[in-house]
Amino acid sequence: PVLHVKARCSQYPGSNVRRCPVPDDKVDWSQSWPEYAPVNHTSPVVEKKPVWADPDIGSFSPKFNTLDGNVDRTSFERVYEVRDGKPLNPRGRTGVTGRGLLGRWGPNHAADPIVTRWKVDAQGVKMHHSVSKQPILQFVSIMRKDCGEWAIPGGMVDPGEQVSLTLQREFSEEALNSLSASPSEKEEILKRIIKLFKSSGFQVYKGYVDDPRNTDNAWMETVAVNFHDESGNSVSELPLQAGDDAGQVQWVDVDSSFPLYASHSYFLELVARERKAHW
Ligand code: RP5
Ligand code: MG
Ligand code: MG
Repeated sequence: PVLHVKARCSQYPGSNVRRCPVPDDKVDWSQSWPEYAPVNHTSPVVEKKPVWADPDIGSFSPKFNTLDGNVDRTSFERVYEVRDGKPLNPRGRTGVTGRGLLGRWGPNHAADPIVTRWKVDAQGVKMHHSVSKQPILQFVSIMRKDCGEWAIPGGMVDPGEQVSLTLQREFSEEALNSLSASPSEKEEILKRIIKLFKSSGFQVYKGYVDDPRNTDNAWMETVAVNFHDESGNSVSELPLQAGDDAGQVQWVDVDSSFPLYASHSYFLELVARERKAHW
């Protein structure tokens, strides 16, 4: 279901690197392709060894397909192959080797909080779509600063961090701007967020993300969870404010025609189906 299309976009994000074009029938590693000439690219940001990034292979030997200290190097997909000391993208070729913008060799784990409510009119009555006749969901969407695309306010799981905490933290940072809040505001945000995320939420997806930053040796994986405000009086009352890597934030109608970052549109399709909403 989650295809491997954006991971083959011709221009690698944040660079002028062009991926070696990979035709559909050559994506799978099992297809022999001796002429394959991927471009090696690891962003200078990653090479500077920030805390969130691994060192280069050779100078250290990560334990792949297992928990490596606090870093989870297991894949939700399957046991991935390690060739010449480097992990291979389980969804196949991308036209780029190295890590690009991603810090970890192999899977880079993220979490995506999908916060939803029903769209209502001025009287508070649920609105239905004129064509599908189904009620319309809205979700909290952020505009990513890195590419200008609308997205779920997700982020990376810190080493040793529980996914449930990542979901809360990233939503607070990107959609509520908790990083710039005063200590008292921070406390208020935390109180509300704990209440909202207390309900365990509906796990929408767990696995590979078709992210434009993916390479042959580094890729995104996520756990996407839906927190739904059925009555419209919990999350809906939170004052949205973009923060951290989000440039804008707003409630957006869940609709198949709205383009979203990476595989986020697919995650919303699953939410719409589960909640019997318009898609
Ligand atoms: C996507 O990148 C995930 O689905 C998640 O939304 C996001 C995490 O990366 P950053 O937002 O931290 O860049 O693949
Ligand atoms: Mg973030
Ligand atoms: Mg983010």
